[in-house]
Amino acid sequence: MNLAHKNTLNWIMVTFVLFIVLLLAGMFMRIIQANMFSSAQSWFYPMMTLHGVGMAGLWWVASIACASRVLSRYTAPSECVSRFALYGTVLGVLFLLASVFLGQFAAGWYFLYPLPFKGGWPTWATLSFLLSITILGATWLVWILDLLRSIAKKYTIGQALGWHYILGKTGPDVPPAVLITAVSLIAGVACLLSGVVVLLFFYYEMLTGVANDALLMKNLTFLFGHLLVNLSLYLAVAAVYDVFPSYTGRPWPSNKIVAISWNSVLVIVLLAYFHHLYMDFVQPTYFQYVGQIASYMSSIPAAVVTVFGAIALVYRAPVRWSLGFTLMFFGLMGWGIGGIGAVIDSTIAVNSKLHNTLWVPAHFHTYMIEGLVLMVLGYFYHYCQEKTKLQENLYFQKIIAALILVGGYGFLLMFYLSGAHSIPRRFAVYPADLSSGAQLSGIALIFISIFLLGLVLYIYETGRRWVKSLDV
Ligand code: HEM
Ligand SMILES: [Cu+2]
Repeated sequence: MNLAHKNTLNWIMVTFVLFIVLLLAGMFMRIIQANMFSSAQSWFYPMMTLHGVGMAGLWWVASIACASRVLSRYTAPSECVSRFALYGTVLGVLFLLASVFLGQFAAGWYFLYPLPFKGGWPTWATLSFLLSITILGATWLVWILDLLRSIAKKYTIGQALGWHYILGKTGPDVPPAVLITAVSLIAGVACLLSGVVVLLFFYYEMLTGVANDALLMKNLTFLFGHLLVNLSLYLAVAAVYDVFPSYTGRPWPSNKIVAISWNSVLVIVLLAYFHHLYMDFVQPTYFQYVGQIASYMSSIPAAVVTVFGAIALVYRAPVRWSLGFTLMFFGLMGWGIGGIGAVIDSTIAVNSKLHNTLWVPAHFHTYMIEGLVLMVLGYFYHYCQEKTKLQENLYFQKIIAALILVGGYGFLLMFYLSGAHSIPRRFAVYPADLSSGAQLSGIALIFISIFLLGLVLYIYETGRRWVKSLDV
């Protein structure tokens, strides 16, 4: 077995294991919120932190793993670096587990300054958490720099970003997957560097006791967090662009529109993060407007170019709706649907009502669970199926996709309904006035179970191919 194949199989296995564990942490939170396990209440916030950081990190690495496998069709990323990234990720996760399970660290997934210093958990737990994020960030920086190196070896920066298409030239051919990956990884460097700077400020305060500027910390934190999540989606979209034509029999090449949209994404995604600071009255007002405009604009390349491009590609094409293709197709749609929820929330006038309600987890879980997760799971199935060519039972596979969609959207609907009823996010237990929050949590549990069943069947279906491809 060659190293590239081995690496991909490892990433797939890590993704399956961590997804189940983190999903159970999510389910645990809904159980507490439904008042079904009150004695475990004190674990709500540590679990929220583990679940949030874990999921954000997991789907980020999973999407890089997909993009790097796709990239290796055109360039030569180092498989040793991919292996290194796997070890670094596992080490970082161990530090995270220690801080959460042994130290009950519970500052939430973006550990907003100064909460990590004020939460009442031991200092070593904060340190272990910060070390975890440092190890993960440094490892991933090396990984994405290597992927960029592989692109730079074959293309000039102008070619990789498709500038020749914008100038009206047709060659050289740059596959959209390379273009989108290049855009995402360049922004990814900014993302990880802002993460590194935040961490340095945290360490500095730990060592010297000198307080940091809270507004600066929040800006840096959200530049990092906003980019991490958005870029994960873009990297998965790159993989989808690459495999769709093999199912629909129609090409999906780069052209002027694709190049213009993804180049504008590069600028827009860096500016849209301001939508995380609408409630910060000390933030310069000008930035708030930039945040709203950039948030609106960031939906154009996503919705108009990619989603409609995908629908046009599929429309009346003789598509075989296997598990891989079905999940990737619905993944793109879920990205668009979650995007609508996000654009609504990024409208300042609306945000002043929905801020910190469950509307926020509602929209980001939509493009994560029914967007990113589906695209990655679809790609992983596609990858294992390509290697093994096992017979596909399309009827069984449709049931799996249906369980995942019904369970997932049902779970999300409870978040949206709660948000629309002003149920706050991040409440372990809802006060009596907000008892509908607890009821909706209870209903969500039924849907989570349906999703989990679909996921287990998916893992069975893909896992069989995974095992068989060990001999390839
Ligand atoms: C079926 C699977 C999932 C379940 C049951 C679940 C459940 C939950 C729940 C109950 C919360 C707390 C909401 C609140 O009251 O504020 C939460 C928060 C969160 N979840 Fe999930 N989730 C799932 C999948 C995901 C995925 C795939 C991601 C991917 C990135 C994700 C990322 C997050 C993040 C970032 C938070 C916020 C944590 C914080 O506020 O610090 N979740 N999830
Ligand atoms: Cu954002």
